[in-house]
Amino acid sequence: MNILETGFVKGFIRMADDGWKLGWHERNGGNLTYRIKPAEVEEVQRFFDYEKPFQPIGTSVPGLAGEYFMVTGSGKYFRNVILDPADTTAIIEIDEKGENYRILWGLVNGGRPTSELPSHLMNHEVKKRVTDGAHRVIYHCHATNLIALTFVLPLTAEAFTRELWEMATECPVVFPSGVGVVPWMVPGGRAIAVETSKLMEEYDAAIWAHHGLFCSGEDFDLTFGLAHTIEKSAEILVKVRSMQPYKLQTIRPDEFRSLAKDFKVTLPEKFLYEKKL
Ligand code: 2HA
Ligand code: ZN
Repeated sequence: MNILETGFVKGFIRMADDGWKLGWHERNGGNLTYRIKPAEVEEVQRFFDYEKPFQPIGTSVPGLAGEYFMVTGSGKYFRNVILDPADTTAIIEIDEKGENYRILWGLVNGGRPTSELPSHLMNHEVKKRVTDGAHRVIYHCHATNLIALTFVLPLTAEAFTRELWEMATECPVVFPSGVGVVPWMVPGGRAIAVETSKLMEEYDAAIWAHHGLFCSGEDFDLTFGLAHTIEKSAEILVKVRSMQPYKLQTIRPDEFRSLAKDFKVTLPEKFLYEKKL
């Protein structure tokens, strides 16, 4: 079997292409990483080349020692992933200290894993720990409406979570713990990775002000679905605010509490504060 016919590789490619089609990946914007299951590693191991040297990750992720990841490449376009996965993506292995990686497959025309590798791996490390290994996907996209909102809403988890929840009844059920917000920071390095991974202790989604969104999830469907739900809600809010500055009606705190009861989710009270419409 060809490596491109493997289930997780197909899922990865489809997700990249879906994000491109929704307009969240202009040029080389965005990046995607998947922590490969041991049984899946076995499935594709015969395609690996263990000769490439280890290189520094730029941060330390001891909780991911020995893990394998499928990743998008730095400077590669999501638009091209479906056309040439071996050029635009890679499979990497983390060393036993969690400080270096090496490329085992892919990036056949040269290149490096995503420029946001430190953020991705630090998020994976937190999520692997807090979900007992359940979360495997980290996805970063430049979701248009969400980015627009980072210019007009306070850059707090309270403001973003509450506004996004109000825009679609499914939202509190899809992301009951809310969304975190990172103020504007230089992307690509360890500092923004540290801030984002702190938020991932509590949230499955973190907004980067004036930049985009990071989502974590168990599989491609759940992680893409989370990003899609958040961006859809952001789009509705942009439309509402474009019509008039205040809502005439909305979902109120007690209504969220009733929803939480019936849908058996816990909604933190810090998001159910009294406020104007
Ligand atoms: O270019 O999105 O954050 C990839 C990015 C950097
Ligand atoms: Zn980005």
